[in-house]
Amino acid sequence: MSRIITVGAAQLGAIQRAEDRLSVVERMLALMENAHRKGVNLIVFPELALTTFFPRWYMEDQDEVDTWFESAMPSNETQPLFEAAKRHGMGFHLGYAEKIQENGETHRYNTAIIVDKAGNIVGKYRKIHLPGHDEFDPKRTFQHLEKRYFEIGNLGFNVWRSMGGILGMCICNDRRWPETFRCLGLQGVEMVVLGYNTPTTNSQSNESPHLRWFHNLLSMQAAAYQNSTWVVGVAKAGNEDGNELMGGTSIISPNGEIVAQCHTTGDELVVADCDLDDCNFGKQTVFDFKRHRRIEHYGRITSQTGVTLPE
Ligand code: CDT
Repeated sequence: MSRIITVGAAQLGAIQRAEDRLSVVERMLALMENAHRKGVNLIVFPELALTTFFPRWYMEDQDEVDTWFESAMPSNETQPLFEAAKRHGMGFHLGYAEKIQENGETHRYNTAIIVDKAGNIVGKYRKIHLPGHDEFDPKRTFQHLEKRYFEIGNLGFNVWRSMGGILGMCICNDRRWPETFRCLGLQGVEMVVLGYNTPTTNSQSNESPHLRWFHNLLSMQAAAYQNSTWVVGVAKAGNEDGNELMGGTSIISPNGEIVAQCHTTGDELVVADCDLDDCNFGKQTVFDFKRHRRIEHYGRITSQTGVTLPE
């Protein structure tokens, strides 16, 4: 038996601050065309895929901040992606900045969706592990103001039955946290799709680009193995107005091995046939959670945030 999703990991190269959504969507449509020719069923785009990575810019004017957000999905600019999904019979994953009215209040989230082959939004996730800071930090070589512009996601870690499997989502910094993937693993996830915008350098240290690349892959490969799930991690890469973002877009098997990887920092598509039944062995043996998890010893994980040192 096999249950194959042909996945296209659609890395986007740099998006400059002045580049508008129409031009980005054109680039994404070209990647979808290419993916269709390669038989892709599900194409995965990065975090905040429609614009430059705006949290690097300090802004005080909320009207200016709001220019980076979508208040409808689909919007006029993104409608062609939904039409291409229907035309090609191809699902897609998209990250964007979401502005929404709920109970008479405005909320802003770093959001991702899964859209099915019929062009319907079947899943939504709002980023929970927001990195960075909320005020201008003069000590940093560049800013990372996600905590200023977004609220912590309020939808939790969920999975959805779609494309013949059990799909989950997280966003960028979430991938560094094993709790993210274990919450998805406990719901039987078979493929986690995620996008990232990760600077090549650390704004607070001289950490090497090599080490940052390693941490990116280490997190995703370990998560794939430890939860016996496919992981598709897709970068927005390249030089955005003088700020370097790493590439390294990868499709990772439930054994934790990379089966396809981008090698540029531009718009690039890599494709892999991902058999969801490859998840079964790990889930039934070493990571059979029901048999082997010892929750009576895991209390600290949900009752404590900071470290408690011994006396
Ligand atoms: N977008 C995002 O979450 N970026 C962060 C940068 C933090 S640097 C450790 C990331 O985890 O890649």
